[in-house]
Amino acid sequence: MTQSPAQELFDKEQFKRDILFNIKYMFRKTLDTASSQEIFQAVSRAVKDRIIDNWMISHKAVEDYDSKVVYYLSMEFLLGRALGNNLINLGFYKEAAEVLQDMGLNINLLEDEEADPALGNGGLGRLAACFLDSLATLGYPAYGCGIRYKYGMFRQKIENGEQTEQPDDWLKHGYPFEIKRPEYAEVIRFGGYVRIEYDPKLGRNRYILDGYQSVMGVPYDIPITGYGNKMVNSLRIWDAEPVVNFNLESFDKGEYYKAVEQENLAKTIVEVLYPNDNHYSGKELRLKQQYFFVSATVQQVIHKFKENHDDIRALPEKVVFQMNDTHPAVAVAELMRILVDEEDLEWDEAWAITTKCCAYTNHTIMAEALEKWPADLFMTLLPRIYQIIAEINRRFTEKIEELYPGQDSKVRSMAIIYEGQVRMANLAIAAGFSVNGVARLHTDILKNYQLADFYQMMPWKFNNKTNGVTQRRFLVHGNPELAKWITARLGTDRWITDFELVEGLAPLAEDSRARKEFQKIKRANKVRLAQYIKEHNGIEVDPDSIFDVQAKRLHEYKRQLLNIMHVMYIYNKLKDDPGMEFHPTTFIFGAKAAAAYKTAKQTIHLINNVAEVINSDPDVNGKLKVVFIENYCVSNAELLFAASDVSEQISTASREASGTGNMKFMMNGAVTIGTMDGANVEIVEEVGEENVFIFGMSAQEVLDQEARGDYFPGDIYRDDPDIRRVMDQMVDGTYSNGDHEMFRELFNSVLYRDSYFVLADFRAYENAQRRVNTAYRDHVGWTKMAMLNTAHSGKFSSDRTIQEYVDDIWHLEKVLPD
Ligand code: 26W
Repeated sequence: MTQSPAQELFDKEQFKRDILFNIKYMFRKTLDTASSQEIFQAVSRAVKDRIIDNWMISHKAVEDYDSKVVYYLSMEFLLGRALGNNLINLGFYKEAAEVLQDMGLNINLLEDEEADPALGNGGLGRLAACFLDSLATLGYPAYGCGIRYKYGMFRQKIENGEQTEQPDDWLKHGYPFEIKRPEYAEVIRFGGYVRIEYDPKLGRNRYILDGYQSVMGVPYDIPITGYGNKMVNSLRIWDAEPVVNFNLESFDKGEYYKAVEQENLAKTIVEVLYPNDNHYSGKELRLKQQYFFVSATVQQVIHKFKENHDDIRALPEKVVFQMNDTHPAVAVAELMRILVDEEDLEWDEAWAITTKCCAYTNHTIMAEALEKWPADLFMTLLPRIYQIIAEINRRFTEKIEELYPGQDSKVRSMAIIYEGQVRMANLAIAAGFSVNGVARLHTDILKNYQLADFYQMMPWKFNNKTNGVTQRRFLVHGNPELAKWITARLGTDRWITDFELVEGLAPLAEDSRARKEFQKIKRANKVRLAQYIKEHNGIEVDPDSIFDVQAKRLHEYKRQLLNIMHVMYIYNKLKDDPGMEFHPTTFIFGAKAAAAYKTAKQTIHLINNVAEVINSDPDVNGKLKVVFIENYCVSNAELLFAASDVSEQISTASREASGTGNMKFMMNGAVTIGTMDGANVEIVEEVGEENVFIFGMSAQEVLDQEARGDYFPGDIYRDDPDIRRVMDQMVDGTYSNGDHEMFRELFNSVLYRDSYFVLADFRAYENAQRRVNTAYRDHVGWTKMAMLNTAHSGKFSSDRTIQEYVDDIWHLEKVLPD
């Protein structure tokens, strides 16, 4: 392989000197006396210093070209660790590792010193991070815009089988890759009341906010490096600081309480990420968080735009806001406020601009995820913004009535404010010029069900953008051995930026040497995971057993319960018939449950208790193991994807909008067992149905059965003795030390409701699992399947997804700084 320009530029001696310099001047220490954390900080500083030049060049190039920029507005960015990823994208991971080794340091151990920045919950947040990686790699100017939560996603500890939550103090040692930018601070206002004043010059009323509280939004920038180019974009996350510091003036004016209040507001607003995934909780503080980062961003974008342009009407040529779900949908009203109240535009002009600047992505059809705010709460917290939304709603409703006279149902479903609630999705759709789903099936369901009325009214807004993931993190970093092999076998490393090239691996499935190599890499990754499990769980697992992994947020619709019930079923079968044909299997789970989500927490408890019973039963020892990986997060996810044979994607059909874990497993050569849901549908299309294990109800069947309301899980319980036995074991003490009540709610939720069709799909799932087990015993056949999964995963790079967003929605030009 030839050296990339970046590698030639990388001066090993200088890098080493910089590290030692940093250790000395940051910590007053030497290499021998510094702690691992201090060395990590010193190394990271040296890496960041190597990013700075490109960062400045990129910024200047975007300014010089006066390029259009996408602002990706998201409450969540699940970045994962930055050190290794930056080294890879800069092109000198290997060289840096060698320098460190010379110094007696191990790069992997140093990487483990980095707090995994977890400013997100699950799929939506990780997607945002993959998108930033792809945008920089493709050379498109972009800002990620979000919140600098003091505490990110909680750390999960398992105690006596149950999840406990601990604060994620990711900033404790300082985050070496961020830079504070106080010069870009913005003031954000909450509360108060709107005073109306006639302005003769303007010939209309002015709306002036009085008696408000304010906080200062202070941005921190994190560099997002492109792979193999000089592009560095920024993730801009906002911290809150009080506007008024305690000073005598406040006391004199008798504004003591106001000062204290503003201080408190600033402290609480960015304190913590809401750990809910797909569940809206309606907390006032969350609305404050949303307006806080959106207002700061939109104000700053307008300020910047005005520095170089005189006509605000040209804004849509230079700026596009992508709203990552409805969480930042208040951006629509904030932009209107600035245009009407501060830029003095007429409503229609302002609306024309706003609706050309805002686009919306929907990530879920789960009804309980829909954000609706009580109108009075909204009015009190954001009085002027509420007025603007009310006016948008008045005009929009008028239009609906004009188009559909006498059809009340249309207003009922599409109005933005209805029965005392502000509906954020409706605001985003009414104002956005684009509405996209995240996999083909999901977009179709939006069009035909959830958003059918909107689709009928404005079909041109709707489009699909099937999700993708970055191969830089999930192959190059997470599975370096496989990455090396792919490069060797393709004879080029261009797949790292042109992922469709992995298709060239397909013929190797027929090549026995290539198969052996592939198998060997998977085995080594399984050994690596087995070591991790030994270290963290104290459990010995057999790398020659099937590694069957379900790693994702815990949610009823994702059906971890179906998985563990099947494990209980297999356990019964093995106990009954120890000679049963069965390839030893290790069932591995990783999942966090929202702190207040009882059923989800019970499921975690059940999984851990089942693990305890099975792992200590000598009857099945060597055949069946169950492992729950504590604190599932981006860093241990990389290990799991690389090591798994079977990827569990078993959501109730129609409920998983896309899934992105499914793609990460696939790239790493795991074979999917799954339902025809989300992007699984497209995975099957790419890899062929002979290379996946599909089972269960279709989305259509689920939606139809729900509409009919004639599903009775009790019938299945009554008629299927194996299912009944597994169900009864939840409440007969088998997995609860004799306690019959521990899992009672879980048991009841399945027996009496089973909203997610666990029992309906159980037999089909069990059958698919049997097919998996049989198929695995044919090692050659299995390896072919695994290889074809990697080879046909080309579509699922986020590079492809981003190019589609650029072509159809954002219309950006590449900036390739040099
Ligand atoms: C208001 C509470 C709340 C919080 C998070 C509601 C909704 C969310 C997210 C939309 C949940 C989420 O992460 N959705 C996931 O988005 C992924 C990226 O598009 C998809 O791949 C997953 O299928 C979808 O569940």
